[in-house]
Amino acid sequence: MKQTYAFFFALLAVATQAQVTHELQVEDDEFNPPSLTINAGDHVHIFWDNSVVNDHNVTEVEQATWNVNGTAPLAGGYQLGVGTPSPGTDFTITPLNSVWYVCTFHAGMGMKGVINVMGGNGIEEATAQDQYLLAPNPASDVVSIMTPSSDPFTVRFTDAAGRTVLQRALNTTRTVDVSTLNAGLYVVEFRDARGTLLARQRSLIAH
Ligand SMILES: [Cu+2]
Repeated sequence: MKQTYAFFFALLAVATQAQVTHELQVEDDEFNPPSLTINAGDHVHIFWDNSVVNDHNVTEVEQATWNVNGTAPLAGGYQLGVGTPSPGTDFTITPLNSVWYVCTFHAGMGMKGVINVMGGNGIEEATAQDQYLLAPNPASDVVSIMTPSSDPFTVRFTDAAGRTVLQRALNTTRTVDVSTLNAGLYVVEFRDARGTLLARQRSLIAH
């Protein structure tokens, strides 16, 4: 009996120590952070920012759907906050496998994100949201991408209407000419050679 209790408390200790709650904020019209890496068993607290005006939801989709900004829900997947923009709405989930999700209202403009689960079924790569940074920001002529990675990647600028206005495959170069872009705020996505999203940043262009 004593051994049973000891075993139980040992398990509890491990579980308690291991579980972390990550914050995922729903904003107008993006998820922050768009890429989150957690361990299997960690919790993700999804909450609507107080400034949210538009309707948003968190809808799990297949990765292939996600890649093309589709909205078809994954059968049995998460469907959170559909049509309920009220501030203070929140959910806590404990995903055991990676979750590719979109806001079905704004997927077309790139309102989507991914929760990468390490130690779940299948091996997930750690993402590098913080390892692709833009400078200067705001920029007028040339944007430099600061990354410790030497791997080739593509960079894509999307305007507020969801149009891709600039896309470049970068090998050794780490700069992009943005002098022809209109002034404004752009979503900048970085993808590896396989098309996997590495990071998403915002770039303000001012001339
Ligand atoms: Cu939305």
